[in-house]
Amino acid sequence: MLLDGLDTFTDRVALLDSEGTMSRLSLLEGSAGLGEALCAPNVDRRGERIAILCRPGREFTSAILAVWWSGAIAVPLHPEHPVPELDHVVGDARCSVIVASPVHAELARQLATTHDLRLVLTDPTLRSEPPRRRPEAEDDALIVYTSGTTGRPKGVVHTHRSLEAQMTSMIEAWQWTAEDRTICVLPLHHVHGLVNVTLTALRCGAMCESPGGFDAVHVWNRLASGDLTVFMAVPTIYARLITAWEDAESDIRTRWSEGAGRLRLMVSGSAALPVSVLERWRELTGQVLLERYGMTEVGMALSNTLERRVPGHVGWPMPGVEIRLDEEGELLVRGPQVFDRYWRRPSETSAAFEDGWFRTGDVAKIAPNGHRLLGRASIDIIKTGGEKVSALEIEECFREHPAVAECAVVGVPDRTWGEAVAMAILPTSDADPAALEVDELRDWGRSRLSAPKLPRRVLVVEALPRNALGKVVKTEVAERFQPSGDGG
Ligand code: MCA
Ligand code: AMP
Repeated sequence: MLLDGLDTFTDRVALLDSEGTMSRLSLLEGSAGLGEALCAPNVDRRGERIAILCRPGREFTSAILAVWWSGAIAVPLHPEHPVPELDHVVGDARCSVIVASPVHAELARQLATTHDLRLVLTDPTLRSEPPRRRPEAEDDALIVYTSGTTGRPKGVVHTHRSLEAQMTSMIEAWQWTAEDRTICVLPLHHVHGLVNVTLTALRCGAMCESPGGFDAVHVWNRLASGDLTVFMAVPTIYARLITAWEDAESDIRTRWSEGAGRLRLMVSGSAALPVSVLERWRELTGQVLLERYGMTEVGMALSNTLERRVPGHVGWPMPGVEIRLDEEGELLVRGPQVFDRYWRRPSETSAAFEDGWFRTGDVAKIAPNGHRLLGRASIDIIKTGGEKVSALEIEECFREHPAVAECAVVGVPDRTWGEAVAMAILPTSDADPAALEVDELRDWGRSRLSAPKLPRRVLVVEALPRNALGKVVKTEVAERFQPSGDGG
């Protein structure tokens, strides 16, 4: 398991961030030191939930390992999320401790006060021998929050065993080795950036760079540097890299294209990869993106293989994964990678399984060249920029807006974002038209909802289409939004 293998390759570089490189040995001792601080003075933290509000790189990675050394369950937070969303996660998970980077101390203090948490700051001077007692494979390791069709986001609980199964499956399928070097430009409160990139690199002794977020020019320069072997991202990131390439001078384009062509593997996932993006990326870099399909609850389920990559298809089951699918219909998944339960939601957990198979809610089809995904069963789940958001949660928020009498949120196709959040609004009789401008609404929503949930397109209507039962007909709402090339 990850913790047991950390004392291998100790002299190798584990990560690179704005402070420079850090060896596996320093990470091992630093995280063990922080783990001790989490338990001081002699508190048994096993099974407690510890929120993580840390900068990507050494601070985040040390923090999650420290939580695991202490036997607790990690609850990663996104430092840029508005306070109401952080409050929901910390409160729902019933965290007892928050570990934070010094730069996020103020926000962490605010959360600690509201939720009565102990606050521990990361500290580069902490060092310790790793403890002999390790968590058991069946112990809960991680809670990641995900949007659904009911209520607020819910916590997906992974055990050390399910995380281990996910990592070893990816190592086998995509032939990760200690020689690999990757860069994480994705957020760390999702499985993609956290497990697929950061933890899997650590698990096999590879190196992971953390620039702290996505910047297209920086990523191109790193891809072109010759320092990297593996790159993983969501389709929106590839689309934005293509735009940056098109905006660049010709000598820079040549350097970027040649450098990027030398990586051994580039993977796309978290949302459908448009064939046009795959083709353009191949023209620019010579790389054929390997598309795979996954989900917070199950890790990686289907993937094209290193040898066989079929545009518009998501391949075959990953090592260890079993799927159930009749020709065309809802995809069901089973295997050791699958999550244990939704945190404190037993009825939603049992509803999500059928005879031990997890119901993904995705509609798939068996095709001669691997599987194809046809979309989601629920129209109320939107994927924008690789982020899953609930239309219902956005509607609930905007119903509080003084100019909104009623609203209906749908996802509409968008070249850059995959889907853009679009909202039809029936205004109140005295609504100020200026308050209904998209930028105004986004600004109003910013303190309540995270960035992906803010509407990109708005349409003021005189009535919402409803069926005989009075229910809003979302397909008709979506049709009212004219196609647009780009949501910005
Ligand atoms: C940012 N904005 C967005 C999104 N992100 N709008 C719609 N959808 C989004 N996802 C807004 C910003 O608030 C800003 O608005 C404007 O877009 C441009 O912001 P910018 O700074 O350029 O964007 P960014 O912050 O760089 O973010 C773009 C991103 C990011 C890098 C594509 O959204 C991202 O990291 N997405 C990946 C999420 C992810 O990891 N998903 C995996 C979950 P304004 O100008 O008004 O301020 S799925 C998963 O884990 C499963 C297991 C799987 O299969 O992988
Ligand atoms: P999340 O719940 O945020 O982990 O997102 C998982 C969802 O993203 C899946 O249920 C799919 O709907 C979608 N998804 C992930 N990978 C792909 C892919 N390659 N193609 C289409 N949809 C995908």
